[in-house]
Amino acid sequence: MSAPSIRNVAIIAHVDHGKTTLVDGLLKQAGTFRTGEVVAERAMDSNDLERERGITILSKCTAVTWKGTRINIVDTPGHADFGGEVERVLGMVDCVLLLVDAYEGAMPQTRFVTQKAFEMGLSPIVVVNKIDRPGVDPHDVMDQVFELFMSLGATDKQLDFPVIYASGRQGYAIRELGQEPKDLGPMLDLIVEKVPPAEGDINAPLLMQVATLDYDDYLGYMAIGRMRNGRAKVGDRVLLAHRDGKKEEFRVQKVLGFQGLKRFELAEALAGDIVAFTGMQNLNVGETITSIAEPTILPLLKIDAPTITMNFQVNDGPFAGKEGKYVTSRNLRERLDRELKSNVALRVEETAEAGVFKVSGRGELHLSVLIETMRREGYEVCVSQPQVILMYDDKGKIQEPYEDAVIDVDEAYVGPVVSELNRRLGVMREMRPSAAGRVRLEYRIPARGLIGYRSQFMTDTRGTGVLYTQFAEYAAQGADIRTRQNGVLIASEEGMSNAYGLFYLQERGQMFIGPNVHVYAGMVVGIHQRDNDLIVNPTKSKKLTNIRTTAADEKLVPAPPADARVRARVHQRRRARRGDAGVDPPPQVDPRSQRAQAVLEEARRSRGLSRYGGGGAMVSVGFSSRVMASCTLTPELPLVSQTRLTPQFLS
Ligand SMILES: Nc1nc2c(ncn2[C@@H]2O[C@H](COP(=O)(O)OP(=O)(O)OP(=O)(O)O)[C@@H](O)[C@H]2O)c(=O)[nH]1
Ligand SMILES: [Mg+2]
Repeated sequence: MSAPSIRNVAIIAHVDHGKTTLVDGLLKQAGTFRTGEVVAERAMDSNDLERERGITILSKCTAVTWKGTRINIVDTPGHADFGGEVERVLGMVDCVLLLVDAYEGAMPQTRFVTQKAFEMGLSPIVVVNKIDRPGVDPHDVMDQVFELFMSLGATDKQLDFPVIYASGRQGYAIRELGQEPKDLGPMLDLIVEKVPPAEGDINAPLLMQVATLDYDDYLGYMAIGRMRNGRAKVGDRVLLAHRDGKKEEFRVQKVLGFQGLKRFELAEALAGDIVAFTGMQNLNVGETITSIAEPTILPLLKIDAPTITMNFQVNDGPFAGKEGKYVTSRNLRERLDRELKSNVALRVEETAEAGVFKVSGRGELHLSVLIETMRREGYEVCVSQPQVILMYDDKGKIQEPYEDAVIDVDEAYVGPVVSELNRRLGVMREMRPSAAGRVRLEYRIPARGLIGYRSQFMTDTRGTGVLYTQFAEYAAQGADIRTRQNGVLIASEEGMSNAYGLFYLQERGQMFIGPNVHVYAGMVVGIHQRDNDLIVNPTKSKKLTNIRTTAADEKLVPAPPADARVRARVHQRRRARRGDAGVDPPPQVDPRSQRAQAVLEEARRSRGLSRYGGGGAMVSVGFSSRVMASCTLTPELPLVSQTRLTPQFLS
């Protein structure tokens, strides 16, 4: 027996192709909201970072009822770094809506998510989205999708995919081009018609795999997944098979279903539905909830391996412990353990050194979102520069990860972009005109060549370029990349920086700090224009004498620190990425102090603290809102430069 009135579907696409906006539209169409209820745009992007960045980070469930059929919808992130989030939810659904932006066409992540859907044996419904945009060519997009499906070895059934044309934002969908747009009803009808009814035997023993989890201070853990078989109601005793082999019996405290943005209590969970259970002591994604009498344990999810790694450790810089709530390495370990429960693509390993953890993820953004989240929660951590993860082939040769980069820029900026990518060992695969005076470039490039490139790309294209990158393969290691050689400016003594001191330093290079920042001796306060490091004093103030100062001297205004500029660029980039539309949320910057310090390897060694063997310097962004800047925007800064620092500067 199955539950014929349920459909389970996930929405997958390349980043920004309009998944979350379409979910808004479907919720409205199905009348999920009360009349007059104010609903935020992209309502499913509910966590702070998602709203600020305008991207989806976590997969989430919702549901609507359409003409008597319950449709469970899973929204997924489109950014390549969060690919693990797509992989972990595909097992819950019987079909995917593959969205393709009618303007951009099939993009690298379109390929990735389609491939994952095919691996699960799913047949997609293709949604050509954003057809309201001027200058779109839906026919061309259809050709691209067909080609993509062919190249991924689609079955006949998969090639015979249903298509619908839509504008999620304007809230309509049409089955044939040229039809009069009305609303999103046709899309919901198509889902009911084409998505196979959720199967599952209500009379078989209980079986569910945890696809996502949530934690609530009041309810505790919440295991969310699709009921494969059986039924369970509040009060039932069930078995939870943990991934380490341990088994936990628990009493179901609550059964929750989804509806719009809310969860509601269900009397009973039935095979086929997507539900949440509470009542267990411990929980990790991928574990099985099953019957005690007749247990079946499902294999854990298989997820692509990480490609980039960073070391995390407690902040041991001179100002350690001043701003964070959680500052010990035990705090750090517990936090990372908690993250591993749900962040399926993340890996954490202990290193030979106590309190230093090697944290690996799918890309810089994957890790920097974790760092930023931890910072907001009150953790004070130091992170090393991101490094790619190397592997060995069967002959023992070193292999490194390569990425595919797809770039869209105005013709005028092709020159600088191409020459920079060459320097970073990129190999051009394609270059063709795209819409209105823009050029589309495609590159294969070692992942290490991309580290820190985004900020430069934004500068080189005056914030108008679009850059997507995606893991492609492991292949033979390429040559060394020449890094830009600049030294750093290092503060000579502790004190408060002031406008006078900074004003006279700005000709030496680019400062990281503004006036009234508490600096310590040895803190890196800027980038030197030359290749050597320079010891400077940003705290130097004008000598007070009884000779009157000239009025001009009192009005010295140093240039804004690099930090503010970097932020402006991030803001610009976000706007650029949005392209056509969308009101950009203002960047929310934590008002707490901002400082970047580099503790250099040589000095560490001389203090008997050799930490990152051979890796050069550690970028410590001890609790600063420059985390993003330091991790992803400036890792190429010369923090790895050789230094002539003496240990007393690092007291
Ligand atoms: N013109 C037009 N713009 C749209 C449409 N749907 C979404 N957008 C815009 O596209 C941008 C991205 O929309 P999202 O819904 O966040 O895209 P997404 O696929 O959920 O993005 P990720 O979750 O980060 O992968 C926003 O600026 C939307 O306003 C549409 O139908 N037409
Ligand atoms: Mg989204």
